[in-house]
Amino acid sequence: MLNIVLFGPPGAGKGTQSEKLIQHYGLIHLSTGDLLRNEIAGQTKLGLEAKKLMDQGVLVPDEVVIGMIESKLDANPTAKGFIFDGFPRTTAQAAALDNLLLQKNTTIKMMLALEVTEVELSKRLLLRGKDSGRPDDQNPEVIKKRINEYNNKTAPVADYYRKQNKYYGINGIGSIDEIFNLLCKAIDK
Ligand code: B4P
Repeated sequence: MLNIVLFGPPGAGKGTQSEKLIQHYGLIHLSTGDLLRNEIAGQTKLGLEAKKLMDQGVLVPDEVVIGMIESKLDANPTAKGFIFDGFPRTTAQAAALDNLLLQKNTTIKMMLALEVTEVELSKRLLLRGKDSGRPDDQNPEVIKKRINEYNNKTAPVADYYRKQNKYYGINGIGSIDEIFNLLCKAIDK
């Protein structure tokens, strides 16, 4: 199985590149951000709780996102592999993912980390906020909070994969196709 963690700060291009990678490699896209937004759209109890946190730019509790990932893995037993987009976002999530994959006799092949400056991230998110309808993309203070959450809680996840020799840094500034080519080169190496 080809299991890839696509990593990077908010607005790094994870969602954008995931769409291209799943087409190219025939993988399943698991985005915790999208799964949570689906729960919000369905006005479920989980969605209503998650919305309060997401609108403030803070992370949703680990057990909530781990549970969502577990049910998606169980629902796709014949998958060729998965792109994990926006997950894991804490080291506890990373350890839980390793355990879930171990139970299925598989593992993460690599973490591809999109590297983008904070100035560029804010620019991209505010631009998307103009027509995405996403409340978390419209307020510079919330964007700053999301980037702080990333620096404090998510950036350490890179070390988790560095220790396993699975970390690959990718320049996330450039055209979408240029970045996609860099990602493919790293995967195909
Ligand atoms: P996500 O949905 O994961 O939000 P994101 O990080 O903003 O998305 P992404 O990084 O994929 O955006 P993209 O670059 O594609 O999470 C939202 C919230 O959900 C979190 O704040 C948190 O509260 C919660 N959450 C999600 N997962 C969680 C977890 N595991 N644990 C706890 N909480 C969790 O796109 C950004 C913009 O840049 C787009 O407009 C795109 O068009 C543009 N862009 C992309 N590539 C570009 C390029 N090369 N050049 C210029 N623009 C580009």
